[in-house]
Amino acid sequence: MLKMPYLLQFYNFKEVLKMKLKLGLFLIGLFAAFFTIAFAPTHAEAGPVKLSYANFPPAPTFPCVQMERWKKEVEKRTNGKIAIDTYPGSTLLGAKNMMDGVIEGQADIGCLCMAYQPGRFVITNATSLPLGLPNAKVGSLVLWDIYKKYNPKAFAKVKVLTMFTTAPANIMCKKPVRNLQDIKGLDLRASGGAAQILKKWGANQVGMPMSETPEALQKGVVKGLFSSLEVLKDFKFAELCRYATMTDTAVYPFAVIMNMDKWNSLPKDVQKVMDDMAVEQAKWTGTYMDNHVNEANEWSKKTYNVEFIQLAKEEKAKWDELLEPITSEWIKGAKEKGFPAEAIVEDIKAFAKKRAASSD
Ligand code: DTR
Repeated sequence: MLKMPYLLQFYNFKEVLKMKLKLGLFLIGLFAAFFTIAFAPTHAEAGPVKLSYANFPPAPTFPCVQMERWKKEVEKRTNGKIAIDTYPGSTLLGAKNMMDGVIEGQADIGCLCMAYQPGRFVITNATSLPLGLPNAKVGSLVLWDIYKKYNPKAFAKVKVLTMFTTAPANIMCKKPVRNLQDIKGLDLRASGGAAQILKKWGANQVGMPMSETPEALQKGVVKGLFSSLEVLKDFKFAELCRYATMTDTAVYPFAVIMNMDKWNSLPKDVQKVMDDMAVEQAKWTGTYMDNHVNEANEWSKKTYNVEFIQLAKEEKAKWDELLEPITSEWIKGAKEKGFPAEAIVEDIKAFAKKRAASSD
């Protein structure tokens, strides 16, 4: 009887110890949870801001090459504050819903070919008139100059990050085109301003974005296309189109745009990095394009024996003459819509002279 309370006491002491231990562990757990919660937001703030970047053509093509270069430079110059996920090949947005998709925030950034929507981007698309822009580098810088000077309303809902153009367009075809007779009624693919050019030469112009062209060529819906020549290699069009007729006419203008709310949410130093890159990226892309066209032409000759046809001088004069009304027709139409059309055309010519003469 005497021993019971003692045992009981001993038993209770062990229990109390156990309980204290449990309490201790519980408190440690509580602290751990507290610290995790308390510090979690700090970690999230310190991590990179993620941005999605949509593009419509496949990864090896020039719009995507410039996208990867911009991504790399922005990530480097913002010291890891920004991480960009790129989506080539219309995996996030396609050629035709790029602008609206970015406005709505389906992608943070998008690359679009303005020529695919001639009525929407009237001012900047004037660069695709046959005004003699000599190459992609000059074309890209002139396009940027025009954008900065006119600040078109078409871009009011987005932040423009950069712009650039292709090199001048030429005819790639399954059959040789050596004169106006050869091109008459020929089914050739082109979009936007370049479509007008094909019509004036008498071709049967078929409109579609570049991303739909490989299938159209394969299926024989078109016999060829009108574009800058780097696609001979990047889309392997040289395999089907063994003839290229050198016309060196229109360039196609592109824009890279960002969702406005996303832009406004970025820190000022990040915005500065992107703003400072705008002209540099235009020039980089134009230069890349010009070099890549040369490389693609060499590759096409070597790999598929593609013939590059130079129009005879008198023949070329006839082709050029047919294009003369295009600019005056454009001026008339744009004026009716309220645009300062003559000034835009004059500015393109003046900027082109200045940019072509500059060594930068
Ligand atoms: N020439 C325009 C634009 C263009 C030129 N090369 C590529 C490559 C990928 C997409 C578009 C373009 C065109 O014919 O669509």
